[in-house]
Amino acid sequence: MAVNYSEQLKKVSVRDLQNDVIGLLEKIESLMRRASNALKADGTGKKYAEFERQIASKKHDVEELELVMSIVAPMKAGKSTIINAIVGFDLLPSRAAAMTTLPTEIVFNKDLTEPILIVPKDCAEAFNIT
Ligand SMILES: Nc1nc2c(ncn2[C@@H]2O[C@H](COP(=O)(O)OP(=O)(O)OP(=O)(O)O)[C@@H](O)[C@H]2O)c(=O)[nH]1
Ligand SMILES: [Mg+2]
Repeated sequence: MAVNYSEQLKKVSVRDLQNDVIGLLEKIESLMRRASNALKADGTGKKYAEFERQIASKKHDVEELELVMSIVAPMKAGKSTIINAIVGFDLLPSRAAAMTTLPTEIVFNKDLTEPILIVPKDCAEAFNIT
Protein backbone atom coordinates (compact mmCIF):
# COMPACT_ATOMS: atom_id res chain seq x y z
CA MET A 1 0.00 0.00 0.00
CA ALA A 2 1.33 3.46 -0.93
CA VAL A 3 2.29 5.75 1.97
CA ASN A 4 0.90 9.27 1.71
CA TYR A 5 3.85 11.27 3.11
CA SER A 6 2.28 14.70 2.58
CA GLU A 7 -0.75 13.65 4.69
CA GLN A 8 1.60 12.26 7.38
CA LEU A 9 3.66 15.48 7.38
CA LYS A 10 0.55 17.58 8.02
CA LYS A 11 0.02 15.67 11.29
CA VAL A 12 3.58 16.28 12.59
CA SER A 13 3.98 19.27 14.91
CA VAL A 14 7.26 21.06 15.62
CA ARG A 15 6.80 20.35 19.35
CA ASP A 16 6.38 16.60 18.73
CA LEU A 17 9.49 16.55 16.53
CA GLN A 18 11.41 18.59 19.12
CA ASN A 19 10.43 16.18 21.92
CA ASP A 20 11.36 13.14 19.80
CA VAL A 21 14.79 14.61 19.00
CA ILE A 22 15.42 15.60 22.63
CA GLY A 23 14.46 12.07 23.72
CA LEU A 24 16.89 10.54 21.21
CA LEU A 25 19.70 12.92 22.19
CA GLU A 26 19.16 12.05 25.87
CA LYS A 27 19.53 8.35 25.06
CA ILE A 28 22.76 9.05 23.13
CA GLU A 29 24.01 11.28 25.95
CA SER A 30 23.41 8.49 28.46
CA LEU A 31 25.21 5.93 26.22
CA MET A 32 28.20 8.29 25.86
CA ARG A 33 28.29 8.78 29.66
CA ARG A 34 28.27 5.01 30.19
CA ALA A 35 31.01 4.54 27.58
CA SER A 36 33.13 7.31 29.08
CA ASN A 37 32.82 5.78 32.58
CA ALA A 38 33.41 2.22 31.37
CA LEU A 39 36.49 3.20 29.35
CA LYS A 40 38.00 5.59 31.89
CA ALA A 41 40.82 3.17 32.70
CA ASP A 42 42.14 2.70 29.14
CA GLY A 43 42.19 6.38 28.21
CA THR A 44 39.49 6.29 25.49
CA GLY A 45 36.92 7.43 28.08
CA LYS A 46 37.93 11.05 27.44
CA LYS A 47 36.79 10.79 23.82
CA TYR A 48 33.31 9.65 24.92
CA ALA A 49 33.14 12.35 27.60
CA GLU A 50 33.74 14.88 24.79
CA PHE A 51 30.97 13.25 22.68
CA GLU A 52 28.66 13.50 25.70
CA ARG A 53 29.45 17.23 26.01
CA GLN A 54 28.78 17.78 22.28
CA ILE A 55 25.44 15.94 22.48
CA ALA A 56 24.44 17.99 25.57
CA SER A 57 25.23 21.17 23.63
CA LYS A 58 23.14 20.01 20.64
CA LYS A 59 20.29 19.08 23.00
CA HIS A 60 20.34 22.64 24.34
CA ASP A 61 20.12 23.96 20.74
CA VAL A 62 17.06 21.76 20.08
CA GLU A 63 15.44 22.82 23.39
CA GLU A 64 15.87 26.47 22.35
CA LEU A 65 14.96 25.65 18.72
CA GLU A 66 18.34 27.07 17.70
CA LEU A 67 18.90 24.96 14.63
CA VAL A 68 21.35 25.45 11.78
CA MET A 69 20.17 24.33 8.36
CA SER A 70 22.45 24.48 5.32
CA ILE A 71 20.84 24.98 1.93
CA VAL A 72 23.37 24.47 -0.83
CA ALA A 73 22.55 24.11 -4.54
CA PRO A 74 23.64 25.47 -7.94
CA MET A 75 22.49 28.91 -9.08
CA LYS A 76 18.76 29.25 -9.72
CA ALA A 77 18.00 25.87 -8.13
CA GLY A 78 15.27 27.38 -5.91
CA LYS A 79 17.22 27.86 -2.64
CA SER A 80 15.62 31.23 -1.84
CA THR A 81 12.17 29.93 -2.81
CA ILE A 82 12.40 27.05 -0.33
CA ILE A 83 13.81 29.31 2.44
CA ASN A 84 10.92 31.76 1.88
CA ALA A 85 8.46 28.86 2.11
CA ILE A 86 10.03 27.71 5.42
CA VAL A 87 10.12 31.25 6.86
CA GLY A 88 6.55 31.94 5.68
CA PHE A 89 7.17 35.20 3.80
CA ASP A 90 9.32 36.63 0.98
CA LEU A 91 12.51 37.22 2.96
CA LEU A 92 14.87 36.57 0.04
CA PRO A 93 14.56 37.72 -3.59
CA SER A 94 13.55 34.81 -5.79
CA ARG A 95 13.49 35.37 -9.56
CA ALA A 96 14.79 33.95 -12.84
CA ALA A 97 17.93 36.21 -12.85
CA ALA A 98 20.91 35.73 -10.48
CA MET A 99 19.71 36.91 -7.08
CA THR A 100 21.35 35.88 -3.82
CA THR A 101 24.73 35.07 -5.47
CA LEU A 102 26.79 35.37 -2.24
CA PRO A 103 26.76 32.83 0.61
CA THR A 104 24.10 34.26 2.93
CA GLU A 105 23.55 33.59 6.61
CA ILE A 106 20.02 34.07 7.94
CA VAL A 107 19.74 34.37 11.72
CA PHE A 108 16.41 34.41 13.54
CA ASN A 109 16.12 37.17 16.17
CA LYS A 110 12.84 37.21 18.07
CA ASP A 111 13.37 40.88 19.07
CA LEU A 112 13.22 42.13 15.46
CA THR A 113 9.97 43.10 13.75
CA GLU A 114 11.49 43.33 10.27
CA PRO A 115 14.57 41.84 8.56
CA ILE A 116 17.92 43.68 8.55
CA LEU A 117 20.52 43.08 5.81
CA ILE A 118 24.11 43.20 7.08
CA VAL A 119 26.77 43.33 4.36
CA PRO A 120 30.40 42.72 5.46
CA LYS A 121 32.61 45.86 5.10
CA ASP A 122 34.97 44.37 2.49
CA CYS A 123 32.04 43.14 0.46
CA ALA A 124 30.33 46.58 0.57
CA GLU A 125 33.61 48.20 -0.56
CA ALA A 126 33.85 45.78 -3.51
CA PHE A 127 30.26 46.64 -4.50
CA ASN A 128 31.02 50.38 -4.26
CA ILE A 129 34.12 50.02 -6.45
CA THR A 130 32.11 48.01 -8.99
N1 LIG B 1 8.95 25.29 -11.63
C1 LIG B 1 9.54 25.57 -10.47
N2 LIG B 1 10.17 26.74 -10.36
C2 LIG B 1 10.77 27.02 -9.19
C3 LIG B 1 10.77 26.12 -8.10
N3 LIG B 1 11.48 26.68 -7.07
C4 LIG B 1 11.89 27.86 -7.53
N4 LIG B 1 11.46 28.09 -8.80
C5 LIG B 1 11.70 29.28 -9.64
O1 LIG B 1 13.08 29.25 -10.01
C6 LIG B 1 13.59 30.59 -10.06
C7 LIG B 1 14.84 30.69 -9.19
O2 LIG B 1 14.48 30.51 -7.81
P1 LIG B 1 15.35 31.13 -6.63
O3 LIG B 1 14.66 30.70 -5.37
O4 LIG B 1 15.61 32.58 -6.84
O5 LIG B 1 16.72 30.29 -6.81
P2 LIG B 1 18.10 30.46 -6.00
O6 LIG B 1 18.71 29.10 -5.96
O7 LIG B 1 17.87 31.14 -4.69
O8 LIG B 1 18.90 31.40 -7.01
P3 LIG B 1 20.23 32.29 -6.73
O9 LIG B 1 20.14 32.86 -5.34
O10 LIG B 1 20.23 33.37 -7.78
O11 LIG B 1 21.39 31.34 -6.90
C8 LIG B 1 12.49 31.52 -9.59
O12 LIG B 1 11.88 32.09 -10.75
C9 LIG B 1 11.51 30.59 -8.87
O13 LIG B 1 10.18 31.05 -8.95
C10 LIG B 1 10.08 24.88 -8.24
O14 LIG B 1 10.03 24.04 -7.36
N5 LIG B 1 9.49 24.67 -9.46
MG1 LIG C 1 18.69 32.89 -3.92
